[in-house]
Amino acid sequence: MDLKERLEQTTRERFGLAPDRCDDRQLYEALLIVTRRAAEERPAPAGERKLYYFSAEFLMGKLLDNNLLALGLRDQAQELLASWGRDLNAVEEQEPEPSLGNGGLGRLAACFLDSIAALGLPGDGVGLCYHYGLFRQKFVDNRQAEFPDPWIGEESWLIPTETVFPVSCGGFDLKAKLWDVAIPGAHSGVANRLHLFDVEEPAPPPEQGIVFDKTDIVHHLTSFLYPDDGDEAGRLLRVYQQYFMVSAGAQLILQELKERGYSPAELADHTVIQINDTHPSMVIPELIRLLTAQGLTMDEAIEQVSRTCAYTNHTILAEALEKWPMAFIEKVAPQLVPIIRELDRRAREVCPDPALAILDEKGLVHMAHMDIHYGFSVNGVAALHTEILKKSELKGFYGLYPDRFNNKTNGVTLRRWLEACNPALTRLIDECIGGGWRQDPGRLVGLMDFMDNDRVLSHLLTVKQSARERFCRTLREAQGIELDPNSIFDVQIKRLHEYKRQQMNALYVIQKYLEIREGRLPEHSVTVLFGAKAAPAYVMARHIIHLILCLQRLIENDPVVRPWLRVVMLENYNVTWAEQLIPAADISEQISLASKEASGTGNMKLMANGAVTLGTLDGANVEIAELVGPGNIYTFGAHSDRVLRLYDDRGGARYRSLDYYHTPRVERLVDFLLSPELLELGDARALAELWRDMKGKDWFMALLDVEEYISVKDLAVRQYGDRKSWARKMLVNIAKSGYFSSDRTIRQYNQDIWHL
Ligand code: 26Q
Repeated sequence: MDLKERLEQTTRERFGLAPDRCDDRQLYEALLIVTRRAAEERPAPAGERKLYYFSAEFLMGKLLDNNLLALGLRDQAQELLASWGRDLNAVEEQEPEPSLGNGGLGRLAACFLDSIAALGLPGDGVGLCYHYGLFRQKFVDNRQAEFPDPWIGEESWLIPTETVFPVSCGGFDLKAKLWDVAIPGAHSGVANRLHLFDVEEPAPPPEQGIVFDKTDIVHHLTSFLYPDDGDEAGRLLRVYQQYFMVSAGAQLILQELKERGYSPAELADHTVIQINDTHPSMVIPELIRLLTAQGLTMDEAIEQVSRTCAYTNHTILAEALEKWPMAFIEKVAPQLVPIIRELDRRAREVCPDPALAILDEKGLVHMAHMDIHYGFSVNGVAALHTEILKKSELKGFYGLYPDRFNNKTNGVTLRRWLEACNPALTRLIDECIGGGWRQDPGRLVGLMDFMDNDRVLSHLLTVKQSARERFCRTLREAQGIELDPNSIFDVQIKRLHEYKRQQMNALYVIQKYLEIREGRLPEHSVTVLFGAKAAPAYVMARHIIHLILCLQRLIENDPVVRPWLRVVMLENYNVTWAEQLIPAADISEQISLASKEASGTGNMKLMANGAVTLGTLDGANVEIAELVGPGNIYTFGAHSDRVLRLYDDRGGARYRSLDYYHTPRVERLVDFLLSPELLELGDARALAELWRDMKGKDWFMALLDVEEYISVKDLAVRQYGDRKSWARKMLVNIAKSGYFSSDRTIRQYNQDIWHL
């Protein structure tokens, strides 16, 4: 394809201009149109079996750069733009980022689509086309405020299709209109699709923040991801979303099955459905319903669906395991009720233990239980996580179906998270070991041969330094904040949740603040960077954001502390921010309470970019620690088995936060929340609520680990000063990150589960 010709033609047709006369906005649009077409024209991968990856979230990030790379057009585009005196990066800034996800689960789905296409496997995504995303975060008075985050302009990556499916919701009918996003695979010559369903007449954005009429299902079903579920209307809307997604998705599967020349009775031989957490679980009863409508007996339909569906668990937090009242399903999709009851009846025949039933005595439908009984595979997302599922959370199910359980340690696409976001590091790697790691990321271990190469080590430090400088420029433009690029960039970027313990990091900041005020200066200046959105209804998470923003303000105003310690919370943290910050990170904060973080994937991205992990032995941190060895990671904190015991009511060993609060060092840190200097900046009620919770409850045991956390972080800051030895740690981390390529993860899914 001649990129130049197509671009010239497009800008002439659309704007009546030659490309070199277009502004960045127009050039972006032309590139979008040309790239979208090139991706769309690619053939689908061939195969007898096809995967459908069902997910409520697909956190795709910007697509122009990624798609150019996958299509092998990136260098050409860059040169072409340069020949017109233009900069591809500036053009890419015009692209809005679709916020179709919240965090790890959604970004994992996006990495998986990238790898599936790159490996040339037939696998499409199925999800919803949210118009205003999760929400756009702004900071107002040191608090989070939420606004719609529209991303669909006149031109977007969405390809319209003719496909419309009816979805019948107790009492009224909806139409699900299908939009596709083409997913070109790098080096594979093929493209898959992300199928996003939308209502026929989507509502315009709400006028007041993200407040809208949650009972107006017809227009608002696809307005937001995870609409506020603080009231019944909000919870019902989520069930409507889920049913709409899976009903349309199931119809698409059966339509494609027919087009491929197979009968409904052959579904399982030619189809596999990966259920990404429980949000799409209703696909099980819905498919059974549709198959029986097409003439299969109940036995046959259940058999087909059970051999088709595989479930991935992403969380061990009990409160995140979805349970919906049957009354909701009765209202949203009454046609599913008899099927779910039948599935429950049969499950009780196999196993009479009520704890493993689908329908409990309170009338709640346990979505995960349905997935496990009526799927052929259950996987966790890191080795430790899968072990905890087997021996604790899903123990009964493991006893019942041991062969269904398997682990698939998460991965990330190094095309986006190394090649695209960090070209300077990519060049250095290529110079050292050649380009073969792109096809076989395991070859990054070849970098270990350069451990004593002073030139490479110092080049590595220069690359990091430049990345910090670049980030400082970006931040100055975006938020008007001026940072010191020579400071240590200590980075915690993830959804805001108490178990992830951003509040413990805030306690570190308080400790350093107090020390510096007392004249005890650290060995090196530290910049603590946060990126996080809090679920709008999650009060404690909002309070933690408030605390961090107050600390940020406090230090900004303090000329004594400022040169040594800074705190910055990025506004509206998203994939684009991550791509800018990760290359610049020195320390990767992975400090969840052991046993609570299923895997983490930011930990992998940061590692691949030469950040050194400071973390607990949780999720995939355990595997990172094994790979890099003790000298190249900073670990601390209670281990998961101890934590699980501390939650146990038996034996009198239960965690009591007050025991840890009443130690001289800890008490002072926690009480700082109520100090006059903080109260002057913040909301007394919010800070007091947070203070009371940390002191008297501390469900995720920040006070248990905080002292060791602070001293290990101090150690990291000290050792950062030995630049050569730090560069070696960076190099080892990059060298061992190949294991965490999502290409490896997808190969394992395919070998063990999908068999495409
Ligand atoms: C629960 C109940 C009702 C409605 C929504 C939800 C809900 C919403 C989002 C439950 C879970 C999520 C998101 C979970 C998530 O992002 N999990 C992360 O998945 C990553 C990919 O496997 C892991 O790396 C992270 O450890 C895990 O937290």
